[in-house]
Amino acid sequence: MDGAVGATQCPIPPNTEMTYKFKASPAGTSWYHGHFLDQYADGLFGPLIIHRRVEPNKEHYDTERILMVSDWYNDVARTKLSRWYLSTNNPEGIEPIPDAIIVNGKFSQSLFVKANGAKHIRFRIINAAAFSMYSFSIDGLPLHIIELDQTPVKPYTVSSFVINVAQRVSCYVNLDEFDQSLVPAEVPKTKSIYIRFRAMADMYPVDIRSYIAPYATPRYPYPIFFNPFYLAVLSFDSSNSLPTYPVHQERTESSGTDSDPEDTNILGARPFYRTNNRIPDATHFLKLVITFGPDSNNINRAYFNGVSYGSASNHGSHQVSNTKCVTSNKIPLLHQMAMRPNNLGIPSPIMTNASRLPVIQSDRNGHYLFPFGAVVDILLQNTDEGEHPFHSHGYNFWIISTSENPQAENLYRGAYLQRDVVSVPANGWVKIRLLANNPGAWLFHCHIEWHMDAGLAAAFIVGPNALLAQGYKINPAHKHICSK
Ligand SMILES: [Cu+2]
Repeated sequence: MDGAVGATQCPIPPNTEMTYKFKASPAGTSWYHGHFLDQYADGLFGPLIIHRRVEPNKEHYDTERILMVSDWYNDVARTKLSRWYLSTNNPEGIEPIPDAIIVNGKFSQSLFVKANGAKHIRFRIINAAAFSMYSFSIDGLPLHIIELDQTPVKPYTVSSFVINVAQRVSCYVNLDEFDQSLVPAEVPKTKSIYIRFRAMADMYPVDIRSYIAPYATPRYPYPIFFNPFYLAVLSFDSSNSLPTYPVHQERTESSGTDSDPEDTNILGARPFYRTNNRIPDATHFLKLVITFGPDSNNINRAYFNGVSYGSASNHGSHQVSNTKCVTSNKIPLLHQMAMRPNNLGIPSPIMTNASRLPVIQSDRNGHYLFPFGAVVDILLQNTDEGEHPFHSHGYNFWIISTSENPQAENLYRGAYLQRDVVSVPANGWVKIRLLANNPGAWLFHCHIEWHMDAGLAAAFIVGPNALLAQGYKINPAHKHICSK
């Protein structure tokens, strides 16, 4: 589980099936999605919630709702959008701009979330977008954040927050905290309020108020532009009544917190469970520099340390020449690890001037070899003017500090937040720590689907011999799928 085509398995051929058996751990809010050929941008995703036996913060809510926000594209990603994005027609690498926002599959003003009389509601918000980062708020209600990705946190109160692609945020609301001053005196008491998502429009490389994509098919005699504002209705009861106050009404500050949305990593929230003295010191170092630029065919691509990850399975046109340890459709990295654990062609860590610690090395195709049990500090340096959400398969890592919050390293020492997505600020950096105790082949990539297509990924090859020592054998059913 938590695999990806090319890394842990072959793609499941049409009209074939494959059974995943997995231990439901770690618990918390997650999601499943296709990791092949932009399928998730076309809608192949859903929530995956694993409940804890003892759920922290359970006393704060009576019921829960899932809100899965995503970008909607009028065109099919696989056949149209990604082809245009990675073409000479798009030398600047402008990402496909969404046509609309959907939450739980519904367009703006068509989703009704019913409290059915409950006063205390937990929302699990999942950003399943291909591109967009969103801010989230509910009119007149403070949001008490209690889980980030799959890490429970002590209730942390904000009026709004930003959620980047693949991140999950749980918060509970108490309807008794609703700020009545939001409703003008001359209108009846409201029985419902607006839930608001807003796409963070400054992340788009174009002006969305006037942008028409060159690949767009005109559907109407007039242009339609992307609207970054999304409204859903939270009904206090089980009706579909609309709020009585005007839709443009901005929420007022009732929680006494800052009105700026929280930054995407929400480092100020503190882990629910004490982990003092349990965060090990780093034994290894790895610096990954993020760049964008044209390749030799003048197609705009993304790079980690100068390497654009060439998974043939993600874009068939982009093959890498070196056939030793290559992410492919036919021999997943995991199988290669099992077949030749000591001969993968990736150098071991070495001492360099870059760090007092041994530095993790890679082959020329973006495969990095992690010794089993290594504690690796990874510095992600972003030279791009966009913010990027990086996700690690197979791992929760500690977020130590970011360029927006450099003091976090000292401030939260011994109690860093564990997440599986970290948002790297524009032209900034983040430092994370990863304990390499889960042998296998794990992708580490920007979760903006277009950037993944452009090669903003690496594979962490962790402990090939430990994998075998733990009894890993290539599953015959998986081998069978690879032979098709
Ligand atoms: Cu990105």
